[in-house]
Amino acid sequence: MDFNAQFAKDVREGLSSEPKYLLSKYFYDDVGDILFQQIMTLEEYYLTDCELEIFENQKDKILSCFSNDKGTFDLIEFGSGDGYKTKILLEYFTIEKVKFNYIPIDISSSVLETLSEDLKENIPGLNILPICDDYFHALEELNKVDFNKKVILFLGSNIGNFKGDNAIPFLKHLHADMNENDQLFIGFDLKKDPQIILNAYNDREGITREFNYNLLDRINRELGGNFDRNSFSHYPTYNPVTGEARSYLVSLKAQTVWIEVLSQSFSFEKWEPIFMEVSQKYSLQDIQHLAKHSGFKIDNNFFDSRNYFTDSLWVLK
Ligand code: AVI
Repeated sequence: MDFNAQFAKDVREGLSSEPKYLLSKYFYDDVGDILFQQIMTLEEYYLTDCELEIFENQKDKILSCFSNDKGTFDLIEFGSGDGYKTKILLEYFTIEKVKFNYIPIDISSSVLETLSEDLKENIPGLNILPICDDYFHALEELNKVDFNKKVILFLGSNIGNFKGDNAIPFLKHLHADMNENDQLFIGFDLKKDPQIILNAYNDREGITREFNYNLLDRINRELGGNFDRNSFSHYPTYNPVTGEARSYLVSLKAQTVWIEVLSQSFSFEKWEPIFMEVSQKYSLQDIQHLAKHSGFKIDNNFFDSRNYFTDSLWVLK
């Protein structure tokens, strides 16, 4: 079996811990990518619409912040996916004849190929230079050969998927790879009516449940596991005090799961949870705290009309 050794190691670690967990970065295989695209179109999953609205309504102001010195800049996107939202900015910047390069960075080459083909066809004249690599390695390599001002996009509240205080080391690392005039444009889902947040992770069609189950299926497919997804129920929570939306898969019975690649079995007690994902929600003070403790200052916050979401423009302190 052709398997990813890091995936196997992380699964072993997560299922041997107390409490058990799996890493949500492994949600995104080919099936997971499609499920996430579906999530982004769900009525309950307001995040995508909020960011679309910010881009649609404030693209001129966003542009004037990005191209403040009028030189060529690099628009570098971490985890571009299908570029659905970014396209609004790319189209507008191209129409306005702005001098910029679009550099999407993603670990998945198929995602980048689809995106590049789509953009070449739909936005003629766009300079697109995709890089298939992990974010920091790509940024470090880019820094050796490219001296344009960088604007880094980290959209969709992807930062919220870092557990606990892990967001700060990530942002500090990013800070270390940025130069004086560079900017970070980073999306945060804001604290709001807890029910609205909970519904976003508990959609009526069950796509989010499927998204979680897919990780069990992936372990079966890639690591020779024998998870029976029907023996687990999907349990999303939201804690308005901490701002954490968390999802769990809870074992409906005492059971043992065998994972061939690990030559190991893992026992579950009845009602034992596997912690699957955190999606952190933020107050403006929380965002201020993150910026401050990672060496940034906030230059501008762009909000949607309901104040559900903000795209925050950060510069080095
Ligand atoms: C990618 N990330 C920001 C999404 C989120 O909202 O945490 C992933 C997701 N999980 C369930 N629905 C969407």
